[in-house]
Amino acid sequence: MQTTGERTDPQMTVAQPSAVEIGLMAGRAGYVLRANDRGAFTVASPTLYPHMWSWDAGFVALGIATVSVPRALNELRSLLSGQWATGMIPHILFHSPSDYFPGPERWRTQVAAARPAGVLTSGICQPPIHVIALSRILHDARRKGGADQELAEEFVRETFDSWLAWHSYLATARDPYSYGLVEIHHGWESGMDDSPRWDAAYANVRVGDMPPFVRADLAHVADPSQRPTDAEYATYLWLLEQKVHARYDDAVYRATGDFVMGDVLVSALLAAASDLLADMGEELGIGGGASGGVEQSRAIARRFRTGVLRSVNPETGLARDLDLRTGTWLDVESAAGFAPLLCGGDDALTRRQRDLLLGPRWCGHSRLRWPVVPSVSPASPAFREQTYWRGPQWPVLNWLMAWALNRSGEQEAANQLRLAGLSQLVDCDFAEYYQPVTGETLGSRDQSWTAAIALDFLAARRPAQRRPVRWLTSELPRITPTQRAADLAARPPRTRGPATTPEMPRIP
Ligand code: 9WN
Repeated sequence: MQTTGERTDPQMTVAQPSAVEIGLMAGRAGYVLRANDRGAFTVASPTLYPHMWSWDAGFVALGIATVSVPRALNELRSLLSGQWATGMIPHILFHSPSDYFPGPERWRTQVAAARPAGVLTSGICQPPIHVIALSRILHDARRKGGADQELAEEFVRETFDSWLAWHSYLATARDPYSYGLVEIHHGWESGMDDSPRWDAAYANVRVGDMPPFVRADLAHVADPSQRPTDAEYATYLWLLEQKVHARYDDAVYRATGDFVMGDVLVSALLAAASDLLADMGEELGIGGGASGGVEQSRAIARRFRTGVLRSVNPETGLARDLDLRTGTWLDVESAAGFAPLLCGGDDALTRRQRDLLLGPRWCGHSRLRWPVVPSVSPASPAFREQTYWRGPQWPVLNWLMAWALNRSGEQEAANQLRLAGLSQLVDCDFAEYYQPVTGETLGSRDQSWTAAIALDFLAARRPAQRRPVRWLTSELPRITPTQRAADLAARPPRTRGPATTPEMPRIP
C-alpha cells in the first residue's frame, strides 16, 4: 500500500502523511521494535538478520530513545559488551544460535587474542554511527529532564572511554599512515556490501581454497535478485577467510589481504562522531586536559575531516574512496560521495553538495518514486533499480543526510528529506530498502533500523543549534600512487603490502 506522497512537481514537494497515517506509523514502528526486542538487545530483523548488528544498533537506539531513554541506553550498553580489547566494536554480536550464515563457526574469532569474553562476535566492524546516536539520545533525555537526563549523563560518563577506544582503534589500527581515511578490510565493513564503490577492487580478488558453504539469506527474501550474487558471496567469504588466517591482526591482514580500502563514509562518520564525543566530554567535564579524551577526539575529527575533504573530486563534487593497495581514487556516484556533508568543514562544498543531492542526478531525478536519497545516482551507469546497494533507497541513508543537512543549518533541505522519507514509509512495511522507481519494498520486512528512523523522523525534534565545523589539519601526508608505494616501502615488513601468498597460521 502506497497511499500518499505522489510527486507533483520537480521541486520535490511531497504530500505530508495525514494525522491518521502518522498515528498508525508511530504505533506500528513501536510494535516492530518491541517484537524485535530480545531483552537486552534488538535483532536487526526477525528472520534475515536474527542478531545484533553494530551500526543497526546505533540507529535502533536513537529510535527507541523517542519512547524510552533507559531502553535505548541498554541497547548501546549491550553493544559495548562485544567490544574487543583493541577497541573495535564488531559488526555482529551472536547472542544465540540461528540459521544466519556466516555464523560464529565461520568467523572463528577464537584465533584472535583481542576477542571479548562471554559473547560470540564476528571479526570485522561497521561504520561508527554510535556516538552520533548517543548524542541524540542525550539531547532527548535533557529535553525530558529528571531521571532520563540523569541516566543518560551517567551513561556518557560511564562509557566515554569505551567510545574513545573505538574511535582511537579506527584512527590508529585502521589509519596507520595518517591519511585521514579509515581503512576497511571487507565490503561488509562499509555497511554497503556490494556497492559499485568496491567493484574495481573486488574484480582483482581471486577466491582461493576455503570450506564449502550454503547461503541462508536467499531463503528469507522474495526474489534472489534482491541480494548479492553467489560470486559476490564467495568473495565475501574469501575475505573473511583471509581475516581468520591473519588471526584478525590488522597489520597482518594489511600485508596479506586482498581488500584494503580507504572508506570515505566511515571516515566522515568518524569525524562527526569524534566531534560529538568531544562536545559531550566538554559539557560533562570528562576527558579533560591536553592529553585527555576531548583533545584526542578533536584531533581525530580534524584528521578525518581533512582526509574526507581532500578526497573530493573537484569536477563531480563527490568524495571518493581510495584503493590503498594501489593508491588510486575510486570515482563512483554512490551516496558515500556525500560524506563531506556528514563531517562538514567547507561551507561552499556543503552548499554544492546540498544542491547536488536535491538536484536531478540524485533525489530530484525524474524517475524516482520518492525524492529520497538513492544508494547510487539514477543517472549513473552503475545504477540498478533492484540490486542490493546499487540503486535502491535505504531509509537510514536518507536519515543520515537529513541529519547532516540539519546540522549544517540547511533546515529546509533536511525537512524535504524527512518528509519524503516519512511518505515513503507510510505503508508501514518498514522494509530493509526500497525500489527507487516503483516504491516497492525490498529485502527484509520489519527491519528494526527502518522502524527506528520512522520514530525519529516523527519525533521531529527542533533542529540542533548550528555548529559550524571548520577545523582542519595541514599535516596529512600526500596521497598519490607514487607516494603510497613509498609509504609502503618505508614501513616495517609487518605493515608492508600487498603481499602474495600468506603463510597460513594453524587455526584451532
Ligand atoms: C552483512 C543488517 C546488515 C546491515 C548492512 C547490510 C546487511 C549483512 C548481510 O545487513 O549486511 O553484514 O548479511 O547482508 O548491508 O548494512 O548492517 O541489517
